[in-house]
Amino acid sequence: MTVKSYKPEWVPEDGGSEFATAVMPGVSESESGESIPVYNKIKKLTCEDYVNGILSGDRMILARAITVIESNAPKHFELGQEIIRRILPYTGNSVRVGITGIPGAGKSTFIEALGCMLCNEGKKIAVLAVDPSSSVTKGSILGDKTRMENLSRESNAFIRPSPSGGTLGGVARKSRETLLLCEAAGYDTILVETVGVGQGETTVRSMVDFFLVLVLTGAGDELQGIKKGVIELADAILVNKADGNNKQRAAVAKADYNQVLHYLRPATEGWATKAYTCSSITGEGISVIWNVVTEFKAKMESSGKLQKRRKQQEWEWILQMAWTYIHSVISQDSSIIECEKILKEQLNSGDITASVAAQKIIDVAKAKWAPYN
Ligand SMILES: Nc1nc2c(ncn2[C@@H]2O[C@H](COP(=O)(O)OP(=O)(O)O)[C@@H](O)[C@H]2O)c(=O)[nH]1
Ligand SMILES: [Mg+2]
Repeated sequence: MTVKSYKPEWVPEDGGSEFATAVMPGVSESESGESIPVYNKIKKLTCEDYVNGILSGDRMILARAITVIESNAPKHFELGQEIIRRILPYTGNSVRVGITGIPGAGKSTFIEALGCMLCNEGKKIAVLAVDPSSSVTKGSILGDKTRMENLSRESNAFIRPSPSGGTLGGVARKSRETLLLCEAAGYDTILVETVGVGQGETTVRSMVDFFLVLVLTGAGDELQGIKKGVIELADAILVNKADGNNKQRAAVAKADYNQVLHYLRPATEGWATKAYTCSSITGEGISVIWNVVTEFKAKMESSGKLQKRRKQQEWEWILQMAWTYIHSVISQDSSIIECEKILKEQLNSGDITASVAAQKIIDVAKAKWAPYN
């Protein structure tokens, strides 16, 4: 007898190994004594179960709720949204910190060192990874998790790798909503790591209070290895790996960054972005950078800027979701697709100019969605 595993319904047809969710049958005995496989489905939870579980800090239920949020099935979308709606009043009570830097900068090692330090202080830490490229590469970078062995052993830490993209808004939506679930579950510190290379920086910047950019001392070109745009988003620059032979160079890099920062507009109004050094291996400088984050939060909270930033982020998020949806409806419309096909042929044969072609698409869209204008 062949025993097959099956994929749960929320895994897309072409879903690969990034969905670690194949279900294997258990075994039961039939009347004739023959072994027959049975699929022991996990007990289905109601929305109520999810909400109560999350609010009581049940990690298993939190993890399952995140799986619902990450699901690409429309019916899970509705359940997920209902869970979010009901836990919303219990969110917002954390400090949200984004951590970026080129691969190998030491983000995961830093998060582990910082996370362990904060757990020792009695804090509850949630670590989320955001990898916008994961839907393309199908790499929901689980490898990173192994780097946080110590942290994952802490009962006060919750680590979640990046969701994969899929439909209905993709990684950004899933990560934001996961952040909210973690807050409702009582995590007071949310650390969001950008993973891989891609547009992760802006996505993460738009969901956190404080944005930390990890940099390295390079071969004399400290200031060129990292995009200027990213430095402009930073609330602090952290020169990592300031240990051993590298300590002196790190101090020099820090001074160089401080000079550059002097001329840049700060990412957060009323806050001066500065550079610091740390070693995630020796732990030196970790508490200093954390004090900076704490000071930032206190200052921004008392001036009302933190609340303002979060509201602004939420508003941008609403617009992004709405427009992404509207764009997908329009671009998938059969009359638009048909029109595009014809125009492409006309363009290839030189019968039409680019501007006229664009106008024709606009006309078709207008005729359908704004017929009275
Ligand atoms: N010497 C030293 N090595 C570090 C430090 N932080 C990270 N590393 C090493 O740098 C490599 C990349 O670290 P990782 O945390 O995976 O980087 P990520 O890609 O940014 O998450 C690993 O081999 C780490 O052991 C540090 O503070 N000092
Ligand atoms: Mg990493």
